[in-house]
Amino acid sequence: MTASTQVAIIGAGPAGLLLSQLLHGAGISSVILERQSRAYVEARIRAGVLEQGSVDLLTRAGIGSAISAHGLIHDGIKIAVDGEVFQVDFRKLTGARMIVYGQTEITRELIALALSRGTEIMFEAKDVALHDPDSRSPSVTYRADGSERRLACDFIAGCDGQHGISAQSLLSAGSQKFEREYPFGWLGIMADCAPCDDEIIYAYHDRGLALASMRSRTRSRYYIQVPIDERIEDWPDERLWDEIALRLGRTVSANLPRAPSIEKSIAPLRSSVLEPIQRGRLFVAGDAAHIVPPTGAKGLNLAASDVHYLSEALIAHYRDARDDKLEAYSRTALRRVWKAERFSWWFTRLMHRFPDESPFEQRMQMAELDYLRSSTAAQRMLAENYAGLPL
Ligand code: FAS
Ligand code: PHB
Repeated sequence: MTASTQVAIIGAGPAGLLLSQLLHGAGISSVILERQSRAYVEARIRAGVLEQGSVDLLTRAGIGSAISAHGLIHDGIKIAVDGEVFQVDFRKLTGARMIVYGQTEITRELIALALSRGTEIMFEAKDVALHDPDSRSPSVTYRADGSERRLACDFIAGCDGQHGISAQSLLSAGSQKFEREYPFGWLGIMADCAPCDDEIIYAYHDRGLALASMRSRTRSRYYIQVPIDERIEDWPDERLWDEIALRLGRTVSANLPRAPSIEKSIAPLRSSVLEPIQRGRLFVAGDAAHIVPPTGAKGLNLAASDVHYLSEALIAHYRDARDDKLEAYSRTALRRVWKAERFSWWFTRLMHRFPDESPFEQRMQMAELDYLRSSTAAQRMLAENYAGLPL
């Protein structure tokens, strides 16, 4: 059975969903093929921090009211170094602000919006495969309800994340992968208790990084750095809460509310970029194209950034019969991606203990943290990168 659409989107994560709704707004049809169930996709817990540029795109897509109603506006972040805390005030330094709002909620709202507008999302689409991406008539096949189906399209948007098939297609066509794996992971906990502070706190500690974040005034999100081979079963809630309190330091954890975990997981940290992120009529966006360590809170925001450039390029093709933006997509999107990769790598290197670091390197970290604490110029660099460079 063959159907057709203008843009076949692989993946119903933030990148695929946001792209479909920005295209919808320009009258461009798309179909989203998602291999997991709707319940699975909507249950995933991931990012929590939005740049203003991402909020603007999500608002244009149609879910701005939910973010305005429930998002938490932050003027900056705090950094604790062995318990001593200082603030980096983005608003004072750059006029920018961050919005704390969960990716889980974004995904749920974009799915509901897409379905209400008649966008077809094929959940549980199995064995999705790309065909003839280098031709003028690409297509995608997949299995649903036990039958093989084909979706003819003008373009394929690969928004299928770090384990998807789009990255494989780029690599098979000769794209290069630039990668760095970090020798540790993040153990995250979500709990229904008030956050310990009204801003996000990054803590540098001898035992490793801790991060205090939140999803609302009644739902907290914490992370601690753990060895890459750490097992979640070795971290009962009480041990984890004690470690979080220890690493955040006495000042911050004096009023550390605790509650049973509603989610607890370990994520590895990696920096990775594919170049280029397009081939023929396949255009790849989000985690399928690049991965950042979550230290700089850039993953979700880079997915939005790619979708900004890709949607603009596709709209120019259909509305103005112009293909210059499509031809330049990879170069344009990756220019911003590489700067966010650099920032995320720099902030990861600064805030974590590396198992193989020399005493000299550890002193360099302490000196850089002390410089950051005392220098407006250093804080401005952090602020403009964390709050998001211009699109
Ligand atoms: P996604 O991975 O979100 O979505 C890809 C979609 O494609 C998925 O629904 C998947 O099921 C589907 N798919 C995959 N293969 C397919 C196939 N063959 N056929 C059809 N569909 C397929 N970022 C932050 O900024 N802060 C954080 O704290 C943070 N925490 C994270 C924790 C974890 C465990 C992970 C994995 C990532 C985290 N990230 C974080 C990064 C994350 O938020 C991503 O940047 C964001 O989900 C990117 O969105 P997408 O590019 O849409 O990819
Ligand atoms: C989160 O709230 O999940 C979060 C916040 C800041 C980060 C990463 C994750 O750098």
